Amino acid sequence: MKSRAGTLDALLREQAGRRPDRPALVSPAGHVTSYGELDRAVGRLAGRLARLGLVAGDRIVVQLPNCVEFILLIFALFRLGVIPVLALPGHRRSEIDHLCKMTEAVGYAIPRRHAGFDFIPLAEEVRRGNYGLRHILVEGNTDRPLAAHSDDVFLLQGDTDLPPGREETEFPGPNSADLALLLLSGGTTGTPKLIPRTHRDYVYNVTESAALCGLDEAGVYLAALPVAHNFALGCPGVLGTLAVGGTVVLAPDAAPDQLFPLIERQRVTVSALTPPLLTLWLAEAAWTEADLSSLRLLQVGGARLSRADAARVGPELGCRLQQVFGMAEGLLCFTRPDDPEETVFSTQGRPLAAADELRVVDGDDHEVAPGDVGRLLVRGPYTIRSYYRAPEYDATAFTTDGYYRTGDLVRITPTGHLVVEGRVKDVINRGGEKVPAAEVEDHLSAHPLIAQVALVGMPDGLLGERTCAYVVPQGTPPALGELAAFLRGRGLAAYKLPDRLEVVDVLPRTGVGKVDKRELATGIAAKLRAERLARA
Ligand code: OOB
Repeated sequence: MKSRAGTLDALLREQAGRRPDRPALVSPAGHVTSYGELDRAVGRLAGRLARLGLVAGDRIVVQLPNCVEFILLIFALFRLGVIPVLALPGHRRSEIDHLCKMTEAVGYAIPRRHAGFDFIPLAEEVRRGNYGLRHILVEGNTDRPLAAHSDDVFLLQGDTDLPPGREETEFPGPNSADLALLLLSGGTTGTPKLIPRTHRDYVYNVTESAALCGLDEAGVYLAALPVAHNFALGCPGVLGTLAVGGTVVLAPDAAPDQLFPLIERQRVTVSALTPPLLTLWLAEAAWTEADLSSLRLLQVGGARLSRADAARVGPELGCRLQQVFGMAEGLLCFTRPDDPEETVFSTQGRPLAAADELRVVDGDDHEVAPGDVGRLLVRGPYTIRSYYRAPEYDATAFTTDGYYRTGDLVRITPTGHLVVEGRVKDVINRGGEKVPAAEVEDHLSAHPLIAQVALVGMPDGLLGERTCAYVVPQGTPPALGELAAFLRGRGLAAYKLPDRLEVVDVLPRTGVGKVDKRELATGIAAKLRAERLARA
């Protein structure tokens, strides 16, 4: 079977043809998979999935950590034209159930266990509520059968040295204009939105990002952030590295005490981090005995980076910093290798493509004066024009002429670089992890002791912000621990649980009667300052 030109799978195939013996992947345990082996294993897996009855256009929710199976599976799905729906490892029943329903998924891929969590009961629970979910794909050779539906369990082999299987059956591969994958939005509404990315736009996304970063076949990319997230997947990330014939090193998590020896062993040249992880890396760099001299470029993005940490990267880690401001919806901004130091320290870069169209507007969609802060709108070659199956939401998320409303407040410098100054969307950016306030509030409103609730961000030294739930109780005020247990019981991901609880008699309202979140945010920030002073 041939993959059609311009698809994500064709990127891998081309490199496999050109350099079959070069290392493509290094697993967390250190096992190396060559391009040729990877390509053949993808073919065998695609064949097995086809024999399971999966056909082009089907959706599969993929919730795997950074492991070889993740890469095998998404390429096998790309080859078949089956659409991976990329969930994050931290998601739980609430998020997964929603993704399955939204996409009418026919399969759900999980690790057996990851980060102390047993995924099998989760899969069984999700399956009970989703009639169409026919296949649970379990990573690795599980030594424990699924309690129920065991005939439907499909064990994804982690071992790429399977006996030379049949070459996969003939199936028509996708076209470059077809849907390739569904990414999760950082969100603003009560339920997470899905972002349809086509082969063409994502191929552009990954190959242009790789070129901008100077990544080539000598590049060794360390995947420290979850590869299910756009940043580590395609900016240039795992896919951009494979597209140029480089090597991807998969890290099980981003803790620097484990990663620094890995950087030394694998001679890693580039990686991507969020600002809080960079802070941890900087702290560890003072103590480490590992040789980090192979590192050439460190990308940092997902949340606002402090100028102070930015300036420490060169001297303390011995590599160049690149700030990245991106979003799963499309637009990517990068500082460039030849940008002046000050630009790299204090801006979030400029757009990837010359064809990216940016507008900075006020609340009435009128352009603000050049250099002024306003709301960022964007349209461009790899930015979506609509969400997946959400026409009503699209009407507010996009302008009538197709610009995406990012919800970010930015200003543009005379050199065309963006500085992120804040946001208008109701999302709390917890060190790069996005917590949609409305989603958490909807869950909390169901608590019997809560009459009204509002979730706001509060400043935090490490994460940038954390979450604070303001609650008007109904009877006895609940405690924070109870709320956490309640939300966990409702299947919410742990990073969405409130960090702090404030019990109040009333919530402040704006002139039009909406909860005044600005006042709540100012209030909790002042209270934190006072508490800090009292402790000092
Ligand atoms: C990345 O993607 P998402 O979809 O998780 O989140 C997008 C949002 C942006 O709209 C912005 O609010 C925030 O995350 N953000 C930043 C930022 N990068 C993203 N805020 C301040 N400074 C930055 N450098 O987060 C993402 C996707 C691709 C590459 C990098 C990050």
